[in-house]
Amino acid sequence: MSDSLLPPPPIALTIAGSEATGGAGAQADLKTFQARGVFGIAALTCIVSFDPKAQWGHRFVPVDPQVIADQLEVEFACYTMDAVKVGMLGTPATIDTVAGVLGEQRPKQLLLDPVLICKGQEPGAALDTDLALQKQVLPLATFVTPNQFEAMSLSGLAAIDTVEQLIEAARIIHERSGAVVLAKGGVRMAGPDAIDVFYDGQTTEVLSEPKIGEVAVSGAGCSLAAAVTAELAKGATPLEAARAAKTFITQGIRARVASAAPFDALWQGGPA
Ligand code: PXL
Repeated sequence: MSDSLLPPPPIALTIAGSEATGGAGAQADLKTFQARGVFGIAALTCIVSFDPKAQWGHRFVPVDPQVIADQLEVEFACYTMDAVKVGMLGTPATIDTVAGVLGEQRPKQLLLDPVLICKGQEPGAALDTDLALQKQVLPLATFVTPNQFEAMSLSGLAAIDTVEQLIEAARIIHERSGAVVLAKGGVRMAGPDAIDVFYDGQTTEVLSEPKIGEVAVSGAGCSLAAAVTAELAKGATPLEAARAAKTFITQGIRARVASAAPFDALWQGGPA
């Protein structure tokens, strides 16, 4: 019960890893939800700590599957989710647990940010994780936000270096999954603009903003996907959500926070 005269906020859940420095992962998702006026909840799947003594490589510790199940149990017991985002899961055992719960709960809006590999993981383990994610979580997703590398893996295209190839990848991923696709070229595609491609089976829209520097900013991909999730939770259409998210992260990259790591961090709280 609330004493407020204001309507209750939409509620969004992120199922994601902790990235200790607050640039990416669940921290970025929660900050984005808050900035977009959505009540944010997180179930942590793993803890990532970059290693400043070893070229900032990823140290990765999975959360025990039972602890992930416990978090999801209480979260779904407390709230009806307006939207759910899935970020880094990290291991096949985690994917089993999360896919099991999502298969039962069947959230109406389920955005999958298919974080496939994290440096510091065994390549073999990463391949298992990749296949499990495609087999068990992708079929449940209503919206998917692969980056350039993940779009190659999900579409089977050998290279994605041009906008045309990114559009082709988005179409293939939609055909395979049925989900709305926002393929994130971001700063990685050559050229003066940061380009993302939206495809929902009918509409193809190239979202483009002039690049702000050439170096990737930590949290850009997570925050873009989290902003889409927040807008979907508020009732936006997928295309409206993608457009609003692109504007939001462009602003967040402009307002980025300098870090001693080789990458700055997006700031969700800059002036709108
Ligand atoms: O940006 C991908 C990502 C997602 N989630 C977590 C991460 C990272 C990258 O470092 O650590 C937890």
